[in-house]
Amino acid sequence: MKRKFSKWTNSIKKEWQRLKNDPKLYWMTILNNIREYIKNNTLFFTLVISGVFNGLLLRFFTIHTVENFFSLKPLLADFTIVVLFASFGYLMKAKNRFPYYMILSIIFTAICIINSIYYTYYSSFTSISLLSTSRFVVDVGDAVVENVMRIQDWVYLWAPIALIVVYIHLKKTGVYYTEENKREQKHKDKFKHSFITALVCALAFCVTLTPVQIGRFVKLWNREYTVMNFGIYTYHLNDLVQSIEPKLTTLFGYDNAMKTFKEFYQDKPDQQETTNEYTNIFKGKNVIVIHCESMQALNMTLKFNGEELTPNLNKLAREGIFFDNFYAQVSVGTSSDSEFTFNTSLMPTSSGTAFVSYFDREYITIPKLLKEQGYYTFSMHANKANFWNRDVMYQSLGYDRFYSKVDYEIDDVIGLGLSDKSFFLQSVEKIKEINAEGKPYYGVLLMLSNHTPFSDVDKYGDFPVDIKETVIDPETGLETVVSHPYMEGTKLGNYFKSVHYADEALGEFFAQLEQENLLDNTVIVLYGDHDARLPIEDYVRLFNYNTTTDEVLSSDDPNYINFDEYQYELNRKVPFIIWSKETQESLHKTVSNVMGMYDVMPTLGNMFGFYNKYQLGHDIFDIQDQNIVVFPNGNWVTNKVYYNAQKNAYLPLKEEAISEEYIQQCNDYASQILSTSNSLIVFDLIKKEQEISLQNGDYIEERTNP
Ligand code: GP9
Ligand code: MN
Repeated sequence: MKRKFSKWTNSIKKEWQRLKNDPKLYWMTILNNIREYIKNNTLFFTLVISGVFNGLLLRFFTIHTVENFFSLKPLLADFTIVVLFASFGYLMKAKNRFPYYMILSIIFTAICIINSIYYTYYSSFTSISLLSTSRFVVDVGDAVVENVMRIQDWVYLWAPIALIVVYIHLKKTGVYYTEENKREQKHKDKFKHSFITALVCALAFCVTLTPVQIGRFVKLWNREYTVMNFGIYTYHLNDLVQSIEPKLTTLFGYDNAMKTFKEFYQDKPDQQETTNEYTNIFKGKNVIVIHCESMQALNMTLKFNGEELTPNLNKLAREGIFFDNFYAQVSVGTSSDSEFTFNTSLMPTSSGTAFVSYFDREYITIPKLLKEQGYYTFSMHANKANFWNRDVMYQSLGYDRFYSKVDYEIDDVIGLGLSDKSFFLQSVEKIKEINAEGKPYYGVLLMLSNHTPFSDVDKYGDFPVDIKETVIDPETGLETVVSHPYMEGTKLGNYFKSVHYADEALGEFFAQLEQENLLDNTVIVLYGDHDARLPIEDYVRLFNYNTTTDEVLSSDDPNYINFDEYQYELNRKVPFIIWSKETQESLHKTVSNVMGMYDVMPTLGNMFGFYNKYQLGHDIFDIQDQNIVVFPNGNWVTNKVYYNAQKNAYLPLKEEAISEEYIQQCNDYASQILSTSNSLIVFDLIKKEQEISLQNGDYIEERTNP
């Protein structure tokens, strides 16, 4: 050991001497050695450089923050992972080495392509846990292809192509086998060198990590942040581990999860303790919930050529209780996440989706609680029953019956399936039968037509989204109508046409319910399930269109309306309306305190007389302006601030100074909500709690009745 050490120090001394003697020659020799090394390991370096460069390209195309562009950390992380995997190639025989590198290159490239496409659609990076949900990924596939696939999604293919080209070149020049075959011992050394390089880089990377970064890496709620700091390959390794975790989960982390769960719920009452003017106002009434696909609140504020975009929704809002500052809190489970949070007041899970990965957990849900009051509960949706695993999950949510595609005649198709107009028409017949049974009922109707890619334009009916202008000829006095294209032909414009169709369908549905006297003794609850995820540039055009030039105003124009990424996030608001004949007569109002999907269950619970101890949201009429809406990625919004966790930056929403303490408090709260929800779902803690209290109950009974 001692000898080895002195040998080592001697060689360092020698190197130092050589550097001192002739620095120029020294550095030239080093550069030459590197050049030689690269020349003798061309395939290895092609794989490493292309893999790292693709990681950089992906981040460049997806995350548009200055910090991301200049950060060296993800580069180092990507380099570490690629070198680590590539180093094992040196332990293989020459004939296996190229196929091994090729497989690696294909995997790295596929990761980049899939994430590039996925990011455009979901503004997040994909998760391996979603593989188990590939069934519906295929179903929505067409929509995704049409809406979001671009050339930039495929540029990553240059990596495997370059590897093949280099390989062919090496073989042609005879270098591959002569170089590779002769030097088995050298290859073992090369493995050692590259493996140690990867370890040293990993170490160097780890020492730069802050506690916040480590925390976010472990929790993985904030995928964008993880990729931005850890690179795409480390992110996916982490995601792989976390995706397998649910399967192994009951083995690890239970105690911690139980602690988080207990701490959060220990002070929560077992029964509803507060009352307000809405307590029990709808007790015993029927409920029809309308899950309004991709409906954004913005639509209700728009007019084209003097015509309201959503006249029926607007009427409903005027006559009902309209929550105009309401957010869906969805993650990758989109529609299913909305349904989940609506019915349980829990958050979507940090990996996978509740509907697909955690369908077998115990949940306290609206259907279950209403069933205790004698309600019949059902869901109606004219898509395949197994889409989002609904057929299975609906049993856990406690629905008595699921009317799916097989229960409908598919006589008119728009987008993903049966048109909303036909769906509603056929559903009314079914509701009539259910109503005739005489039991109160709770039914959810899920709309479908207004789903991305909004390309069935010729089926939406006539709703021009241009600007028509009447021009009078000064000489002849003749009037002509000039049309400026405005939103025509844009994705957002097509969305508006689709929205108008969906709104018309809603209008017809109401008229049919009225005609069948089904609105008596019934409360209508309507929510938009999430935003339509359309390009920000289209919104910039919507607010800054110049009819004279048919172009968007320049940002230094005094009339220019700013629509940046914050505005985009805030614009993801969806409508939430509670309507009944009573609200029409006396209770209608607009509630502008910020509210999220997880507040629906507590708010309706107070109105219908049910209560869930495990709800994470609040009755909005209790919490009022103190509410906070937490998003699955760690962002949150209050009446005062919108906070973006990826950028660790915020936008004040009022002219009021925001203290660091306030931000910290809200951050802690958001973190607690997400941890509690995830622990509860992953570890099935409601069930555990029920089992424990059952055991205790039995025990007490045994003691009192010996
Ligand atoms: C499919 C519908 C749409 O049945 O609910 O799901 P989404 O793609 O919006 O999650
Ligand atoms: Mn949806």
